[in-house]
Amino acid sequence: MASKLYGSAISGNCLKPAMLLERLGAEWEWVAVDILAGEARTADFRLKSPHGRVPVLEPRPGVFLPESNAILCYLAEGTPWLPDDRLDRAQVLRWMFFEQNNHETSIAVSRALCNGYYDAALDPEERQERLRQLRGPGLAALKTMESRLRREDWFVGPGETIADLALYAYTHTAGEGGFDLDSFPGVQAWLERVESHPRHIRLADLLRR
Ligand SMILES: N[C@@H](CCC(=O)N[C@@H](CS)C(=O)NCC(=O)O)C(=O)O
Repeated sequence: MASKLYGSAISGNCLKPAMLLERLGAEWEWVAVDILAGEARTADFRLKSPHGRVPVLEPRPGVFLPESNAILCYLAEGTPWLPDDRLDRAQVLRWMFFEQNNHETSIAVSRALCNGYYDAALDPEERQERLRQLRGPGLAALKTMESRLRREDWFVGPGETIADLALYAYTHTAGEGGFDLDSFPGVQAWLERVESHPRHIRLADLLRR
């Protein structure tokens, strides 16, 4: 039976598992959740995702797994997308923790603020102030990525792993949050490498599913 992926087509976190499911050639069903209308926060949806967020994977009827990077680990198990070697595996996780702690919290939040996703009620000055505060951490995260990608094609080992998918999700929309990638040529070349996968899927493709 095909897995179900509950998610939103404006969310990079939801793009992560969709990218991997496509790359694995898996059968899966997309269930659109209107997060701007609060559909992830209802009591009913919290039975699937107690924290009231997407994505959520339903790999078997009635079994639910939230958290994008946990979903990536689950789907990638036993495939080259998550190496067997203990140290390589830990390196994959290290970049995925970096993504959640240092990257998503600045790059994705800046995009959400610029696009008015969650804080339409914020007055413009408050919004600008929050964007100013996020600028330094966002640039620091991009510099950290650049230092790796100037030397290597991928974050771990010789090929693409779920660490790349996790970091791609919001890096490719960094411009929407005011981060210009022109001064990060290593990051730009890596984005193109990720996008050159023959089964690459984009946020816009999720709208059409
Ligand atoms: N750490 C979580 C973050 C999930 C998250 O923040 N999801 C957002 C969309 S990107 C959401 O569901 N927002 C709906 C809401 O806040 O009501 C993950 O990686 O899955």
